[in-house]
Amino acid sequence: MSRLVAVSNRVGPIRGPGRAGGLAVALLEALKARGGLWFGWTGEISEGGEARLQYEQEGNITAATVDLSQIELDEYYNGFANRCLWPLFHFRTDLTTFNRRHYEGYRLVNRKLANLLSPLLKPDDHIWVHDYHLLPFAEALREHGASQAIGFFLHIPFPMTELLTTLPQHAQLMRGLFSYDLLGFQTEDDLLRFRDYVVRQAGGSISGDLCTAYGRTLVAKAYPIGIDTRELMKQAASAPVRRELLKMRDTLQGRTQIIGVDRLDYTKGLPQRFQSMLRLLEDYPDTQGRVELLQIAPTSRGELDEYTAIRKELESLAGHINGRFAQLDWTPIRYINRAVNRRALTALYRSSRIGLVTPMRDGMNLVAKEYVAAQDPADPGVLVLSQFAGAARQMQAALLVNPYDAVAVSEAIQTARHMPLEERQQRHQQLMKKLLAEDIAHWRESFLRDLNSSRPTN
Ligand code: GDG
Repeated sequence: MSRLVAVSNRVGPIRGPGRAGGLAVALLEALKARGGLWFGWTGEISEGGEARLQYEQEGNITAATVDLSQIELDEYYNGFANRCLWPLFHFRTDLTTFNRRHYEGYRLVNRKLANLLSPLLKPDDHIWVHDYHLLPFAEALREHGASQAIGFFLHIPFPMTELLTTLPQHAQLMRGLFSYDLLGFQTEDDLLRFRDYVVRQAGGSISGDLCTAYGRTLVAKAYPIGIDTRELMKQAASAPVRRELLKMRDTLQGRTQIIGVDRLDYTKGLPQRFQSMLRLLEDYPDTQGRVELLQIAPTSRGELDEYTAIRKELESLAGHINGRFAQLDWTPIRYINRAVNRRALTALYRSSRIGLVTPMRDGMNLVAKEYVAAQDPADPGVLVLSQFAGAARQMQAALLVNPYDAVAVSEAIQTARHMPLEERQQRHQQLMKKLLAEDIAHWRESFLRDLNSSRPTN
């Protein structure tokens, strides 16, 4: 079997039990199965960003990583990836910064990484590149004569043509994507938007899964990412989680807990979620003293202004709502601006009657899936899910809501609170059927199977 080479902006830990999340574990499994190389940034900054590779070996897996310089970090990562592509691909043109220097830095880092990986490649390697940081990576590798099969998976949404074309360099980036052999998107909607660009903007053509443009043909398909459903179910029913759960139930004293877990990011709809809580408390006074939202939101990308602003906004909104409604022994919103460990998180999912997952736009959203998998099948909680999360496609048995509509979200919370056991069980069973069939192994294997059978066309 060909060796797998995984390329991502950050490289997850390759040894130990791994604090790492689903994606890192999934890639590691694939690398273990066939032997492989994981390549990317160390996550460290060094003077001048020395282009020296650092190696780590565990069994048949090698991690090869490199530092970036401060300027590379500013232009490639903070600049073009996170201040331009991230907001634009989440349909937030209002937050998108177009800066030519950032774009040049982004291309340079992609080239630097390709220069370093190139000599490590074997002729029959299969290369799997991840996410928006690395759109031009295959193009840069091909400049070195690479003829291996190269696949790309986009973890975030793909924007509609009208938005994408606001990016001055859209044509160059899209042409670059055609150096891949296989493109994977989270949902059919993302795929449709990509195909729309190919036809209307690039003058290309579509035939089945094949897209042709810029003189090259590739396969483009949707591969909705999943979670390790069985592992999470096992963990949720384990003795340590049950112990945590008992403690949590004690402190809840019969109140209904709603759980939210999100990186602190403006795409996750956190201020709107707090506003929906405000609506709930105002419109249904019986919720006062009885319902609380526990929001876990660890800081992410804290050095960017947009992220500092959202943090301030949330703090002030939580302060306002709590100041107005809190009682001596009850606070409507418990907001924790830190990460909690995996076991506590699983116990929190299971102790919460409602999972509130209301991003304004999200590639998939794994929290929605984790919440459902962690429930007690005999007495499951209810998922309230944004229709704008990629996960909504597979999770039609959740209560789907429009996160822009605070009244609708508060009504859905009320519906979830009063949902009879039988209906909760039915919805949970339907959701679990999908989560078991379309888990992380299914995602990984489907993508790799297609990559194996893809052939460079020229
Ligand atoms: C991107 C796309 C797509 C969060 N807080 C804590 C914690 N987490 C874990 C969750 C979950 C993961 O982080 C977050 O994944 P999401 O999918 O919800 O969101 P993004 O980080 O934005 O991920 C997204 C994903 O890539 C995969 O393709 O679904 O659409 O935006 O696993 O559990 N974990 C722990 N403590 C926390 O406080 N332990």
